[in-house]
Amino acid sequence: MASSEASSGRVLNSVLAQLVMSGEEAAALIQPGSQIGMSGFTGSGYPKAVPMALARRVAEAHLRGEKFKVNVFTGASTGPELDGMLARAGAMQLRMPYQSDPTTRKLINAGEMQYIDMHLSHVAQLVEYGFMGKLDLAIIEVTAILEDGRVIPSTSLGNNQSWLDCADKVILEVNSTQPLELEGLHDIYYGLGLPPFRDPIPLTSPNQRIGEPHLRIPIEKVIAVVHTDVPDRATEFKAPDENSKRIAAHILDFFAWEVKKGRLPSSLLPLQSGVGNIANAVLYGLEEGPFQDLTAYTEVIQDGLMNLLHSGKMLCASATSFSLSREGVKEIMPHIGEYRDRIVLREQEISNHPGIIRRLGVIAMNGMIEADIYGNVNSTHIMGSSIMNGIGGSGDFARNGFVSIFMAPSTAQGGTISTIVPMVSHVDHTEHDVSVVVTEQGLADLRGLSPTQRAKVVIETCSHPDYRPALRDYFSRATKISMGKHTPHMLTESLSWHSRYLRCGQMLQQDRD
Ligand code: 0RQ
Repeated sequence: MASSEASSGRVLNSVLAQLVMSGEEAAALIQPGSQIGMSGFTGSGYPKAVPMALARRVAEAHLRGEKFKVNVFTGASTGPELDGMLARAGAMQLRMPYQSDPTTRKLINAGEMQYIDMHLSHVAQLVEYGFMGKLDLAIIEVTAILEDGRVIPSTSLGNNQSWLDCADKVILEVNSTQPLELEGLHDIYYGLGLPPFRDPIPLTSPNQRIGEPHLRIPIEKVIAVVHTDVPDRATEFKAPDENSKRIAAHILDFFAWEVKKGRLPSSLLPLQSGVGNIANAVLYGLEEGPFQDLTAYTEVIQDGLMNLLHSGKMLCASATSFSLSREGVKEIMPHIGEYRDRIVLREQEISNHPGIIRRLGVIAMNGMIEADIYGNVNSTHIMGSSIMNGIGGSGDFARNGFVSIFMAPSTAQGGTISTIVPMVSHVDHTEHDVSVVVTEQGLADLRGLSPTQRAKVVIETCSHPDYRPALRDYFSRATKISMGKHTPHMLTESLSWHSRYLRCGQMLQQDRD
């Protein structure tokens, strides 16, 4: 069945039905240099037909020697039809705020595309406050348009309502592969005004609803409605490997210890879990573990979380997006309506809101590239200068969570690199935001420890035995040589710069005296 036939029953509003056109026709309405807010978060709910058509249009323009680039803002990562195709066409001047696409990554690291990597809770307000200039267009995937013009959102909410509110024009993509059962799962909060008129957000438990299930579409802004039947990118998960299982086991032991000590209830506190195989392994570990009546206040609902909901171990989950495997989509999506009372999808401004995360006491669990012996964490950059994905929501949750856990295998790239290092090559999460570092070797609880105490625990507990002697050696020499003994380091070059600066300062002072 053609996509237009499949989804024609999904555009019930008579005004918007008049605006139905092909992806090519809609892409022809986009001006070079436009700033576009698109839907999409962790490969879910992103537009497909219009970005693909836009990529083709840009490629043709480039062949004719014409300049054609646009700035693309989303919720988080999208899929090959958006990031992949636009990147390959050389269509993006600027990308914000998160990506995980290989071609996009390559262009960013080659210096051929600008990329703003930022906390996901900050994105909507950056645009709403006017800091990014004008938003020309919003391209939003939706599940269906109701008679009165209200819209059933798709598999992610991200920044959709903010893009709809801020953009001059709107293109809606109606995706017939998204189940109509999604209606009622979303909760869009319309009470967040602009400073200084912001009121407290009345959210005190993960599955509370404080808004409306539909997006409000400014009908007068809509310039096109496009049908698509291209499904979301499915997220492929490998079966948890030995390292992931060990990391998960350390975290479960830690939870059990915290419950025993009376610092966590037996139902724990709302969980946030980053994306990836280790995060999924932890969720699978919780399935086997003793904890009951779990809740989640997180960004992404992946297979492991759905299993917990299905088995009843987890009561409810709040997020901004689904990110399911192909099997997950096949098994769960047709019946997603059954979870309407237990799953809430919110905009990322709310799912990642620092105040709510602090209020609920969320347990934050995120992957990392490397941690240093003092507990600073690098989540984004390989060797300090090449971006991997982005900080995503890890900072929103890490700084504000009840405890903040960072996890990775102790070595990367086939054991050739230690992920525990003397000093991280790029800092995303400072030592002040990191409570726990865990590798397959063990779990370092850094709460209440000074830097030198932290260094000993991180080296002895988390580092791989192959790298432990070198780390011990660094710490011991730094402790002797370092000018300051609070956070000992051997900053040869930086220190000489600082020494010169210090000498200059002393000379200037003497001159003045
Ligand atoms: O490289 O792909 O060539 O094999 O980095 O590493 O081990 O597969 O780890 O998939 O769990 O991702 C931090 C990137 C971890 C992720 C990061 C190489 C490694 C491999 C990937 P290959 P793994 P994961 C919620 C929260 C930031 C965003 C976030 C991430 C590749 O967790 O993007 O937390 N986090 N969001 O070999 C050199 C090192 C390395 C290294 C790993 N030290 N040196 N290479 N690699 N460590 C979600 C959202 O916000 C949307």
